[in-house]
Amino acid sequence: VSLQMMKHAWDNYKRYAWGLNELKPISKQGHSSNLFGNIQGATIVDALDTLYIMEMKEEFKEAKEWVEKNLDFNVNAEISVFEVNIRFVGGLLSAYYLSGEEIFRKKAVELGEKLLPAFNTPTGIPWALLNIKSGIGRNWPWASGGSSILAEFGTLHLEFVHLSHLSGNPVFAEKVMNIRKVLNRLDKPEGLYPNYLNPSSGQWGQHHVSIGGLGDSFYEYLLKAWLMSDKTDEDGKKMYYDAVQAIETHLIRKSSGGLTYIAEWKGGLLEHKMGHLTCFAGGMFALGADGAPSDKTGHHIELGAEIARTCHESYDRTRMKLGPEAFRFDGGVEAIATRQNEKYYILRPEVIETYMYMWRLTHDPKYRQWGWEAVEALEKHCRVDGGYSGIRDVYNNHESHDDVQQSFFLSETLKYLYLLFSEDDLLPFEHWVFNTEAHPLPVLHKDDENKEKNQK
Ligand code: DMJ
Repeated sequence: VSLQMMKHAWDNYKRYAWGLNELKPISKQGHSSNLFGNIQGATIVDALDTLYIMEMKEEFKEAKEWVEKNLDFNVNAEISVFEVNIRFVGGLLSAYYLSGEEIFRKKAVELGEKLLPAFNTPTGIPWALLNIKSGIGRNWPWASGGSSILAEFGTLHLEFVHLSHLSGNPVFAEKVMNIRKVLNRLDKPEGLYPNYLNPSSGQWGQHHVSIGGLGDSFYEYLLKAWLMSDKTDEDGKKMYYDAVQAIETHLIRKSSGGLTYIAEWKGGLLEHKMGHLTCFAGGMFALGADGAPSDKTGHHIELGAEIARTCHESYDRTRMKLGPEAFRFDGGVEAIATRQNEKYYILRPEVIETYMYMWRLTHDPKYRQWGWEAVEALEKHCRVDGGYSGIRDVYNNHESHDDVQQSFFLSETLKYLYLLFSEDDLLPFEHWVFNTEAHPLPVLHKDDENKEKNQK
């Protein structure tokens, strides 16, 4: 089914928005988000590996040809360093590792080089935004006193390690190792990492902590850096398990109805709200269970299972059986969005991602059932003639479509669904780590390095 869904999403993108960043499935035209500046083709690059994995050979070939002829980084564009890294660099790297086609390696390294000026700050903590022509960077004007964002500068590590690996140029890995160093030098309030860090002073901004937006994938990348290094990156490992400990103590709570959730921390006060984005953490806890210190393996799996259940409830308690952007545990409600501007669903993957990890790691059939419920809901409410669209209010009787087919729907949501219903030996976890946009990157095995050294 996810293959049919991919075909529908891809064919319509091709028909109405080919070469542009995303598709507007209702108005049947291109959609451009300023996150990518005027770099084009986000959907193509984001979808490459999904096409490959699903064996959509014709489509993969067309996509590759587009990359060869049209993917151009010599543009005057201000881009989000994080978004371009996870979608474009990540997408190109995966396409290279899966297909072995040199063009993808070349483009990934070329783009990585364009991103390097973002690190030209007094601390080496990169800017959020970068003009890739002039090399001038800046931060989001709304971010606490000129700060960079934890989830943005903390989500470059996997891709940059691979860029060094593939180019032979150590500069990429040095840049992200320096981010680690800066973080390790800083005092952390209650052992937690605030979402904001000033790249000039090297000091934290506001003490807001989140495992959802602004924080999320930083934690994910600590764990995955360790896994991707064939468990040699001890620093990443320690930072991850220490952080999870602090998160458990200060952010994880249980509702009176028995649902475990991860709250947001604002200078010591809890906001009892959990974002859809935060739901990825179920999969992360389960993935990290194996390495958990002092007999905590079972506990981390259990934590993953509880977050999966809570996030499933957030879907189940809506009319459309698709989860809202954020749901609350206060004012007498549990796992329900209470504010109108938190009731939307934009084809996000995190809940399905967690089902996929939980399925692989426990083989409890309920995760496939829950994934199937999501497929039915997507088909019923998000599928339109011209592709798939997000929904403005998942509690409503009638769909009001937002008219955007997000590129992560093709790279993540559909890929994770496909993996949820595939055998475990398709992209096995021993050999592959998924970046935060679901682009698989190979584990850099110790043995391979030794072999390479011996050959030299
Ligand atoms: C994606 O770009 C990535 O999953 C990112 O980590 C968070 N936001 C979207 C999906 O929701």
